[in-house]
Amino acid sequence: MTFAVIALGANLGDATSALQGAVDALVATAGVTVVSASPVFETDPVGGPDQPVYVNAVVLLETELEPLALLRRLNEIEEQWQRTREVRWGPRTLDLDIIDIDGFTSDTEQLTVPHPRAHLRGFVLVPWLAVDADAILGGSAVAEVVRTVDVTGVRKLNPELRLAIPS
Ligand code: A4P
Ligand code: MG
Repeated sequence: MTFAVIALGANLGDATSALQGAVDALVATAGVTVVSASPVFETDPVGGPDQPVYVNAVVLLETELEPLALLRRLNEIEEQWQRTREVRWGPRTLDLDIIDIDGFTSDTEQLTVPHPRAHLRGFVLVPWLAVDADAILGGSAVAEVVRTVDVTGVRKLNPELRLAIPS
């Protein structure tokens, strides 16, 4: 079993349902156990064209899947939500990124882990800290890394919405 950190994001269609649907699909995946899910955050878009606000969350998994098999499964779930890729950092119905896999590094175009921009992204770091206050990214405490990032565009929903982990 390895421990993996997955970032979820969406800003087209029923974005919150897409995040919950992704958690449900991960729970239904053989070899994957969803350990915890963060609250949902509303976040101002970073980069890319003018686009709607996002919802973002982070889930923690234990998995028997090899990293590339996990990536394939995430891409399959994205496709179930009609994910298209037209513009870099453009709007999306569902984005599932591998942020970190315990003890594993990869530096290929197909899979870069730890995620090369996670340390710059409040929309990843803030939800991650909300589920794991002791999180470590590339040898640094996420609680420290987040202090170097502008998080003013990252807001918890009111009332708070936490993704459910169906049993
Ligand atoms: N790929 C390589 N490494 C990974 C990884 N660790 N996890 C490859 C997932 N995929 C990885 O993916 C393109 C290719 O990256 C895949 O074929 C896969 O093999 P994609 O989903 O089309 O790309 P992406 O997620 O748009 O790209 P990127 O560069 O990871 O995006 P970022 O940097 O995460 O930015 N603003 C807000 N507020 N919230 C957001 O969620 N997201 C982005 C995307 C921009 N602005 C945002 C948000
Ligand atoms: Mg992605």
